[in-house]
Amino acid sequence: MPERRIAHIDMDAFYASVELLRRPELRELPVAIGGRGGRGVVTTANYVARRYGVRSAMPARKALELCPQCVFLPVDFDEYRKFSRLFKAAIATLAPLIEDRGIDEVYVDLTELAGETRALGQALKQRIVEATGLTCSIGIAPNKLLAKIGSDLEKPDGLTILRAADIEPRIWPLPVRRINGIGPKASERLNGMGIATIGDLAHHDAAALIGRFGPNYGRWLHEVAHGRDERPIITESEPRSRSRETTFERDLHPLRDRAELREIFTRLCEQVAQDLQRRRYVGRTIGIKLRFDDFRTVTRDMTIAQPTADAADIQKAARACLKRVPLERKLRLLGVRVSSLSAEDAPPAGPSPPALGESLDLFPADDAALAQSEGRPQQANPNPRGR
Ligand code: TTP
Ligand code: MG
Ligand code: MG
Repeated sequence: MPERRIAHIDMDAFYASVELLRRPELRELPVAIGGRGGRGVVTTANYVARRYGVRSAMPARKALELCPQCVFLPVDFDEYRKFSRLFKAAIATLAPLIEDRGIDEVYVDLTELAGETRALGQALKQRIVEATGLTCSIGIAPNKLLAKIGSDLEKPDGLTILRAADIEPRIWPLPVRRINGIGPKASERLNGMGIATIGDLAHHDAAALIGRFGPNYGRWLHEVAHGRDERPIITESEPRSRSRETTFERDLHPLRDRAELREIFTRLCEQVAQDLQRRRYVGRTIGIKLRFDDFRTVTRDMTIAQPTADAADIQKAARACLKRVPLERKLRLLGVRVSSLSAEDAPPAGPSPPALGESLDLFPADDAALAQSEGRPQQANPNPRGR
């Protein structure tokens, strides 16, 4: 198999850059988006404001302390979504194999395209700036893991090409936290073991990592430290919904098997929530599906005020839907669906363990059970890597 060429493209100071297109007079000033009037949090700041230490997710009050002359602008999600569509469309004119990773980033598979890697990267940047007036940073590498690290190495307006030979000099000196999937907790535990950099991690005994973090995460840590990542680009178009459903091994009685049903129900809600969070989608319509032992299928849904990807929110709405169905027979199948999706505007809630399920199968038992069940959802593909 030829070595892949995967690009990770991430827009520079995205919300701030979009705002500055219509306020060019503010370009040289420190600008933060959100947190107006000293309340709330900053969503992002332009690079001028970052020199003062202003950062995403920082309370506005703190940002003002660091940079009293900072200009605060209100958020305008509709505008950011518009530019999000524009830059992705510009990429698609050159490279059709795109994996959407949320409002300001994508992975693109360049393997089959003609042309030298750096020239392709430059052409992509060119198309994006022509279509939007915005700059981005691109990492191009043999896999998603390295491409993602790479896009961050020379921000803003960066173009970083990483090959296997670059892992040791360029990746190993970086803190472990730079790996997408090593969150603050894992990072802290690793630091406690004397592992600060990715190189430290690579040199650590794999068996010891497995002993400490379990087989899935431990082995994954060892692999990523060596820059190994086989995940393919997932080029599905914007999904209209995500769902999980499961057919029971035996039909379950709504009262007698209540405890078991409740547990399954909770897990389905959690799985849908994880699926949404991983893809940075939120949804407003929550629905359930029931199939009775006579194969009659019933669905109910409801639309909530605030789009969500939170398991508890989903479960609350799904339970309200469930209350609308008379449960007079045994059940064969239960499903939970979230639709009316939009790209999440907030950042992911940190690469916590669920996000790792993307690289390694954290829930093999569940996936196996799902794969066997007849109700393998078409839209929600819980196992896109075909394990
Ligand atoms: P990022 O790509 O993480 O940040 P950025 O584009 O602002 O800056 P960079 O040049 O470092 O890529 O996030 C994209 C947008 O998501 C960002 O412009 C605003 C929003 N966002 C939040 O609302 N809250 C957050 O905590 C983060 C990190 C981002
Ligand atoms: Mg960005
Ligand atoms: Mg981003």
